[in-house]
Order: sequence, then C-alpha cells, then structure tokens
Amino acid sequence: MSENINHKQIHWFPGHMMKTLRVMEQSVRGVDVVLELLDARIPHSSLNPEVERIARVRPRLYVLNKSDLADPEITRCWVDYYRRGGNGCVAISSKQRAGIGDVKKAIDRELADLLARRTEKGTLGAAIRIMVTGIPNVGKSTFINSFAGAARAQTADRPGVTRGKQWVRAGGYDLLDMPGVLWKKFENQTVASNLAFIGSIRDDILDVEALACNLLAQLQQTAALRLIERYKLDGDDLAQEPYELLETIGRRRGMLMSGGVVNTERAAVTVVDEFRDSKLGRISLEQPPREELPAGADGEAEAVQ
Ligand SMILES: Nc1nc2c(ncn2[C@@H]2O[C@H](COP(=O)(O)OP(=O)(O)OP(=O)(O)O)[C@@H](O)[C@H]2O)c(=O)[nH]1
Ligand SMILES: [Mg+2]
Repeated sequence: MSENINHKQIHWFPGHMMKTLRVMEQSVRGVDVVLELLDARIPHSSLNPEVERIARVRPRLYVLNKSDLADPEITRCWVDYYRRGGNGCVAISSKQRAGIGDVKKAIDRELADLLARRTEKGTLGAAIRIMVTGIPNVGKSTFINSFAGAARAQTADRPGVTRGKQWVRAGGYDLLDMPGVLWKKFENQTVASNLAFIGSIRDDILDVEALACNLLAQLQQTAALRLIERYKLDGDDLAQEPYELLETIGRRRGMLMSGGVVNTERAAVTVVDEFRDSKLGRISLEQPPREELPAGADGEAEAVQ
C-alpha cells in the first residue's frame, strides 16, 4: 500500500502561544537584547516571523543551537549568511556547553553603545537583561542553564515544557526564559514538516507514519548515504517510494507483526527518533540560498553509486 504522505496539513498554534507572543510584546522594551534561538539543522524554518516582528525594537542576536546535531560546514555557511545580512549570529551547543562564551562576546558587541553609555554614567554594574526566545524544544531553557552554569530552568526533550516567563540571574546578566512559540500560518508544509522532524510540534498531533515518510523522502534527496549505512540498504531499496522504504527498514529491524506484516508505526517511530538523536550522523535539513554559498560548499549533497 502506498500512503498519501501529504494528506494532513500540520498546524499547531494553541492559545498559550498567542498569549506568550503578547507577553513578549509587553516585556521586550524592558530588556536590552533579544536572543533568537534557531535550530542549527533548520535555521530558516525555525525563524519565527512573529518573534522577528516583536524583537525589532531591540538589538537582536541569532543563536544557532544544537549545532552538535547539524553538519558543521553547513552551519558555518548559515552563520556567514546571517552575518552578511548584517545580523549578529553565533553557533553553539547548549547541551555540550559549547559556544556560551561566544554568545557573551556577541552580546557585548551588540550592546557596545549601551555599555559605553553605562560606563559614562557609572552604571556599568547594572545587569544586562536578555530575552531568550525561539520555537518549542529549541533548547532555550538548556541554554539558560548553560549560561548560568547551573540547572535553573526546567528542560525536557519535548515541546511545551516552559509554561510561563521566568527570570534567571547569572552573574552580570538577567535572562528571561520564555515558553516556545510557533506562528499561525507556516509559509509552506516544508517548513511545517521540518519543525515536526526536529520535535518542535507536539508528536501526539502528528501522524508518525506520514512524518517518517516525509523525513525519508527528504533524506533520500539529501543524505542518501547516511540512510544506506544506517539501515543496510542497497540502491534498489533506496529508490523505493518512502512508504515502501519504511517497510523495508521495518523488515530489516525485525519489526514484524502476525502474518509477517511489517509494523510500520514502530518503524516510523524508530526512523524519527534516530534522526532526532543524530544516529544517522550530523544532518542539516536546510542550506542557505544557493547564491549565498561560498564556492565549494556542497554540504549534504551526496552521490549514490
Ligand atoms: N543535542 C543537543 N540537544 C540539546 C541542545 N540544547 C538543548 N537540547 C535538548 O533539547 C531538549 C529541549 O531542551 P529545552 O531547553 O527544554 O528546550 P526549550 O526551548 O526550553 O523548550 P520549551 O520550553 O518546551 O519551549 C532537551 O532534551 C535538551 O537536552 C543542544 O545544543 N544539543
Ligand atoms: Mg523551556
């Protein structure tokens, strides 16, 4: 059976996200700088246009988090891309506590004028107030804990963990943790799927088999060798339609039900979980616009023999 993998549109914008956007709007003028955490695997799809709009009134810095899960070369291209657009941008891994010092330096750079004014007025000791924003599950609370050097904010591997705003003091900085927010209408279903692949959309509103098929279709295009290696596929397996490929993967893993039928739901959960855990390697799902790439950076495009 071949499944229509695009039969259901992904949509998740509950009332609490609307409320969070309002709280952000009310709080943004009380902070010195806004950190917009993006997922390094999808630096375009994880850019929330509503957060962009709200953050406009303050210096803003892009932080590509979870860079330990993304292709390092493509992440470098993204950092260049955003910087060339005149934005502060740093790639980090909050979980590994890597790059936190770079974020502090970038904040100081963004706030050079403010810090100079404070030096003049003799108020340099005042804490720098930072709003930490981003899509659900991008690692905002983990970032704040790394920044503070202690577990101060609750974190977990699912979206919707932080429920209300919370200030955390860390040395000369006050950090405002916010609940994750999405936006009302995704520009297309590729953006929606990307957000679902990385776990920013609640899994229980998703059809996991459709999600896995979409993910496999994307990986067939951009990370074919990783699929071949991980699931011991040959060229014919790889050329299958995504649903048949999912069945093949399930069969390889011995996920059979009575009558030898493949348990495709289990196979789907496995594929999605293994991608999220970077068991297939460090894979970036998006590249900066082509013309913006420095010569020779071909990223994930892999040839299949
Ligand atoms: N591999 C990796 N995992 C990370 C990183 N940062 C956070 N995580 C993991 O991502 C998951 C979500 O982290 P949280 O800090 O709770 O994310 P959040 O953005 O605060 O999520 P909400 O409050 O639900 O919006 C946790 O399992 C973290 O351990 C990172 O840099 N690399
Ligand atoms: Mg949180």
